[in-house]
Order: sequence, then structure tokens, then C-alpha cells
Amino acid sequence: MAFKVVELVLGLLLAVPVCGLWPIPRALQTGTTPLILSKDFKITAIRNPPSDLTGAISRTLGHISDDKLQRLVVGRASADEAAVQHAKQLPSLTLSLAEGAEVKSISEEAIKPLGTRSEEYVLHVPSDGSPATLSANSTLGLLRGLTTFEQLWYDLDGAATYTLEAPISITDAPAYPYRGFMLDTARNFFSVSDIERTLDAMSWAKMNQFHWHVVDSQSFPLQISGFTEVAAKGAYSSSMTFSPSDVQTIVTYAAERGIDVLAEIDTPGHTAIIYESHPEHVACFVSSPWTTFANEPPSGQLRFASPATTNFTTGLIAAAAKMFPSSMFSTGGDELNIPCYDADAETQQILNSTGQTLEQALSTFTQSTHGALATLGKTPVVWEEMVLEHNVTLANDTVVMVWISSANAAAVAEKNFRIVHGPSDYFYLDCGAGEWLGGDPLANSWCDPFKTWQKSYTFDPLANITESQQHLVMGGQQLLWTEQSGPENLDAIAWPRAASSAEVFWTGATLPDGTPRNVSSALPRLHDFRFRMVQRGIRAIPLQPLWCALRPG
Ligand code: CP6
Repeated sequence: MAFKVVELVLGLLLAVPVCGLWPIPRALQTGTTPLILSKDFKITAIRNPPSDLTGAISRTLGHISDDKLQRLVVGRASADEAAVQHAKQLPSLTLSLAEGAEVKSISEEAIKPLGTRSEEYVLHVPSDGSPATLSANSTLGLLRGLTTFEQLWYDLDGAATYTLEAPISITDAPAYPYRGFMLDTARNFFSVSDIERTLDAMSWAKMNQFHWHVVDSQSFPLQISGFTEVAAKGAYSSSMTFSPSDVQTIVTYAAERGIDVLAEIDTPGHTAIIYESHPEHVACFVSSPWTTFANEPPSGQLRFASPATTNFTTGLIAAAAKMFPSSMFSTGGDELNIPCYDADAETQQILNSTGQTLEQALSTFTQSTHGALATLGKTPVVWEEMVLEHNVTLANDTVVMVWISSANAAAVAEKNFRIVHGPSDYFYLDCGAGEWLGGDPLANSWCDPFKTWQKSYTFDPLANITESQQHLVMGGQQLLWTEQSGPENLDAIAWPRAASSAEVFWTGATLPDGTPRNVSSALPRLHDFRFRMVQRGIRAIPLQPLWCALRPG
């Protein structure tokens, strides 16, 4: 009987979610007292705030005043109006850092090694009109708390900015240190402002890793100092490039928003375009039929058994890695095509004369590029095939990205490598292949089935991982390969779906009320988050007809 009553009350609460937080905090307590923001509401920073914290505070104030988010549901606005008429006013939010914490900028905190960034915060919004407080161990934690704070407020036709849930008490920290989004800027080009817009959206969902798959076989848009011929010959056009100053702009923009940029120069596969500037380093360029030599046209891969090619690639990767402040850098390693090397006379001749196997040569090549990263103090990141298919010798701290299947995480964990989940069966946002490949025009296995936000949301980061291996799971990301995407559909194909995993990896398995994360209680919150995204300039797609928000239940 008591259970029935509890269930009924819970059911009512769930049917009328007031709090549109995304991702939902780990620990959250709310009350039932209406509270409005004072007209001269202020945010008080810490003493001597770094400029990026000041910037974050202005953005939060901007969002609070510009988000015209109404609690939908017919008739609610007038009910809310009555509720807030005599409400207490919140005069301010006071930020503070834990005693003894060293004051560093958000940007410095954001690029620290995985697992060493402090993102936790504590936020209190009292109901009696006394100031709200936000405290953290770092400016990065303060940024995360501001991001939560700005999601608490609804708008009454510009007349009041309010919550109905004071007092609010939040203690929050991410369940996993890596919460990412991958963008491919090689199949189709994206401008600096497209990327900045994407970084904005990421930061609102507390995502902290932008995996930039910057180059591939079809184009090489990255201008690398000392290797400028590669982009000069390999970009789609001179305007479709990222100059060192563009990279600096993106890296700075990201870091100010708590995001680390993990750049990838995919090697030794996915490199056909390097032929245009360095034909001597590329085997089987546009060999026929391409289906034998690559997963996508044009075929062509680095001739990694060659010492000259190894030197060239090591120099290229070192120079590229220097453009990014991250402590990680990805050398790729996916979809290596072996028949290409079987058919390449030069590779066969080198293997014969040195007595190496192709696999040994791949290890030598990888140790050279990864050695250069180690010299720069950076940790290498690779795709799963390096470990699971080619048995490449890698440093213990290498981070391995799982993409082929969620089931493969278990085998990577078995080898004791750190894991970033990005499995195609849960997290691929695109419909990459299809008819452009010249195969069956009706086949489109890449996005069949389409990965709904609900599908991504049900991902379990610890599935098939033993308890003693759990520390290897760094988190994960959703990915946008762009064979059939461009700036035109970037927002629509990515958002709000890519925010789905942001909650998987921030909140973890359990909601603050102790129940398991679930799609039905997520929907109204993600719905609110999507409305906020749209109001802040992201053309995110609707999750459902507006009717559902107006007439719930
Ligand atoms: N490009 C690169 C791709 C893909 C990968 N790497 C890819 C493979 C299969 C699917 C989608 C994308 N287009 N460089 C795999 C990591 Cl289904």
C-alpha cells in the first residue's frame, strides 16, 4: 500500500518534470518553493578571476537573460505566474574555490591529462532569498557549475526568470573523464565557425573532448609547419584549409569552454591524399578496383615498411602534435588494407631484404611515431585494430578507441589498455557510405539501423568489463563521419543526439534518486535541453511534436 502511494507520487513528479537539467547531476535535491531572479541579479567571481572565468560568467548571464525557455504544457504559464507572484528574489550567485586551491585558468585545467582534471562542484540555491553559492576545487569545476546553474531557469514572457524548485542542492562530478564528440573535417570541409558552434553545444552538455579527425584519404585541410606542401596539394581548395592560426583559434575557444582538442592524423591507412605531395610515400594509389585496396575510394596508404616513409610520417606527426596543447594525440590506425602491401613491389622488396614481417614493420613504424609523441610529453591514441588485429607493440598508457563493435571493448580491456567507447552499433551519427561508394545504391548499412538518441542512451560503458578492468574505461563519444554531411546538416545530424552520451558518461548508471538511468525520464529533460540549444543558435532537430510538450501524459 505504502509502495503504491510512493509510486503514485513519483509518477506525478515524473509526469511534470520541472528541472530540465542535462546531464542530470550525480546528486540533486530540490524543494517546491518558487524563486525568481532579481532584476539586478549578479554573479560574484573569485578574487583575481582568470579572464576565461570572467568570460564564462558573462556567457551564463547572457544565457539566463536570452533563453526564453518556457515551461511548456497548456495553462502552465498562468499557473506559474500566480506561483511566482509573491516569490522571493535571488540576488546573486557567489563563486568560490576550495581553500588552498591554486587559481589557474579554465583553459589550463581543461587540457590536463585525462583523469587529473577537477570538474566537480557544489551548488546551493536557497529558497529564502539569500545568495546562491557555487564552490569547486578548480575554475573548470566552477564552469561546470555555471553550466548547471544556467539550466535551472525558466522564463515567464520576459516578466520573470524563475524556478519552482528551490531550495536546490547539487553535488556533482563526472562518472567518466572522457565525454567526447568526433568530427571528420576531411570528407567534407567545416569552417572555424562551424567548429566553434559545435564546441559551444558540447560545453552546454559538459562534454570535454573534441576528437578532431582532421585529415583523411579524400582531403588534407591541415596546414602543418614544415609540411605545408601536404595541405597545399591535398586540401579541396586553398580556402578549405586550417591554418596554424585557425587551429590556435579553435584550441583556445575549446579550452575556454572546458574542452580539450584531441587531434588525429590517421596513419598508415586513410592517407591516399598524401600521394599528391609525396608520391614516394604512398602505396597502391588509385589501384583498381579500389574495393580490393581500400574501404572507400581513393585507395592509397603510407608505405610504412620504408624507413624514408617512417621518417617523413614521424616528422609530420610531431609537427602536427605541436600545434595542439592536449596531452593526447591520435595516430589513427583503423582499416588498414593488407592486400595493398601484398601488391606493392617496394614494400615486398623491403620486407624481403630486412627479413621482417609486415606486422613487425608496422610495430617499428608505430614505435617511431609514438616515440615522437612521447618526446613531446604526449600520450598516443589509436583505433582498436592496432591492438586487436595487428598486435602492434604499444606503450602501456596508450588509449584505444573501440569503434567496430561495442563487444570489442572486452578484448581491449583484456589487453589492459585504456578504452574510449565509440562503437558504431551505438554511437555513429552518420549515414556515411551509401550510393556514393559506387556499390549497391540501395545498400546503406552504415546508418541502418539509424542510431536514435534512445539507442545511444542505453549504452552501458561497463558491459562485458570485469570489476578489476573498470578503471580502464575512460568514457566515450559519438562520432560524425562526413561522407554525406557538411555545414548544411551539421547541427541537425549531431544535435541533440550527440548530447545523449554526454549524460551516459557524466551521470553514469544511476540517477540522483538512485534509480537506473532510463529513456522515459530522460526525454523531457533532453527536450528542454534541445529547446535551449535552439535558442542559443544550434539548429538541433525536434525530438517529438510540440504537442507532446504541450499536452503531456
Ligand atoms: N573513416 C575512417 C571512416 C570510418 C572509419 N575510419 C568508418 C567506418 C565504418 C563506418 C563508418 C565510418 N569513414 N577514417 C572507422 C573508424 Cl560504418
